[in-house]
Parts: sequence; structure tokens; C-alpha cells
Amino acid sequence: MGAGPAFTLFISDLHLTDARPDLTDLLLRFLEQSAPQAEALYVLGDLFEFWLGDDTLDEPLNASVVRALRRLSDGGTRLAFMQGNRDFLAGTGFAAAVGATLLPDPTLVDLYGVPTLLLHGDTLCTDDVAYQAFRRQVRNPMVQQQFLSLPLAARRQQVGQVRAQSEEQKQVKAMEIMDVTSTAVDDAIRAAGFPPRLIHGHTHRPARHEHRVDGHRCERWVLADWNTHGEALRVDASGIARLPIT
Ligand code: LP5
Ligand code: MN
Repeated sequence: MGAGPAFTLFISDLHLTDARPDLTDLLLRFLEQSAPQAEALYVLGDLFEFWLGDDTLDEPLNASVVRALRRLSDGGTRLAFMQGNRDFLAGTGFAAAVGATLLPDPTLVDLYGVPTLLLHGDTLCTDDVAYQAFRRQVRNPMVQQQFLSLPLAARRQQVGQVRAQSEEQKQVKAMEIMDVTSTAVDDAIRAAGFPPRLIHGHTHRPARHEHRVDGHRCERWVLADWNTHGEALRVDASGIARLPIT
């Protein structure tokens, strides 16, 4: 940690894959140069394009990311990881390897005195009925156990099929269906006891929204995905800023 006021960083939706070595490089630079100044780094899901299981920690891309995250947490920056809809199979093995706390979705944290609700964001997209049905299926521990017992090649092939179906269905889904619903946001805020702040990713629609629920104000920050460049949210006692990562 460096001098100056304490701050916390949030990232999500990097979708790291062998096909985009530039994004992995960007993350590795960020983890080496900027992140060590933070007291904590929260990764709110979809760090990876997909995660086939914690027995893949040694694959080259995974190993390089794990090594860099481990170096960060060993250096004293607290690391927290929440699973996304792409990497929900990154579990206790992954968390232990990088030195992170595995956060349930949603999680309520206190950030410099501001109760802040953290989510990946997919659970808020309740109009996407087909996705929510798919989600229930693949979050079933028995389904996961069965998938994880397959050889890697078979897992890879299944994920290829699911990805193809997902992309096909996304083509015909209206854009609004793939965004959060205000009902789901309101419910999440209510269930968490009306925190004044909510942070999530998933939709790739970075913005700051204001909600009023039962007379309580809540600002909702949507994280950006990483594509032409990266982005983090930087939170300190005086507020939130978007930090471009280039
Ligand atoms: O990810 P993104 O943003 O492109 O789209 C999501 C929703 N899609 C998904 C699917 C993921 O992309 C693929 C997940 C890979 C996980 C790796 C581990 C797999 C383990 C499986 C077993 C435990 O999340 C998309 C949303 C979109 O966000 C916006 O919110 O719309 O949802 C879909 O498109 C889902 C479809 O509507 C339904 C998909 C049906 C798939 C049927 C599976 C058939 C199985 C065949 C294989 C044997
Ligand atoms: Mn997502």
C-alpha cells in the first residue's frame, strides 16, 4: 500500500481468454503497478471468459493470472472474488491459490462508512427468463459435480455448445431483456436493508443510476467490461471514480 488516502478497487468482466493476450497483459500490468497501492481489490465476476474447474489452475493463462493475483495478495492488498456467469466454477481451489476471499452473491460490505451491496449482476436480469432457467440448472451442485467429473476435453466441448446457444439466443433477445429490471434492483436493495450504494457488472453498460426505494436513495454503479482498454472503480472515503486502465 502506498501513501495517501486508503482506497479500494473494483473490476469485473475482463473475459480473459487465450484469444486476447492483450487483455491479460493489461491485467498483469494493472496488478503490478496500480493495484498494490489499493488496500483491497474486488473482482466481481467474469474475470475469465470461462472457467472449466479448479483443476485447470496450471493452464498457462490461468497460471499467469493466478501468480499475479497471489503476488498482489501476498503484498498486502486484500483480494476478494465473486463468481460471474462465466467463471462460477472458480471455487475454493481458485480462491486459495490466489489468496482471495470467495464472496457470496450478493454481499454487503462497508466501504469507508458507506454500506455497499456487491453483485455480479446477472441475478438482476430477471426478464431474461431463458437465462435464469439456465442459471438455476448450472448452479445446481449435482449438475456441477457431474460436469467437473468429465475429462477436460469433454468439458471444453460442452462449454463450446453452451456458448454457441447463448450467442444464438442473444441475437434474438431484445436489448432491454438483457439489462437489469428495476423490480429486481429494488428487491435487492430492500433485502439488503436499503444500502445507499450498489456496485455490479455483467451488463457491460457502465453507468451510474439513481434509485429511490421505499423513500431510500441508492446509487447503482455498473462496472465496465474490458475491451479496447480496462477500467476499475476506485472507491475512497470521498467517493467513487472511474479509473481507465491502459
Ligand atoms: O455470457 P454472456 O454475457 O455472453 O451471456 C450471458 C448469458 N449466457 C450465459 C452462458 C455463458 O456465456 C456460458 C457459460 C460458460 C460457463 C462455463 C462452465 C459451464 C459449466 C456448465 C455445467 C455446470 O451465461 C445469456 C444472457 C446474457 O448473459 C445477458 O444477461 O442473455 O444467457 C443466454 O443466452 C442463455 C440462453 O438463453 C440459454 C442457454 C441454453 C443453453 C442450453 C444448454 C444445453 C446444454 C448443451 C451442452 C451439453
Ligand atoms: Mn457476466
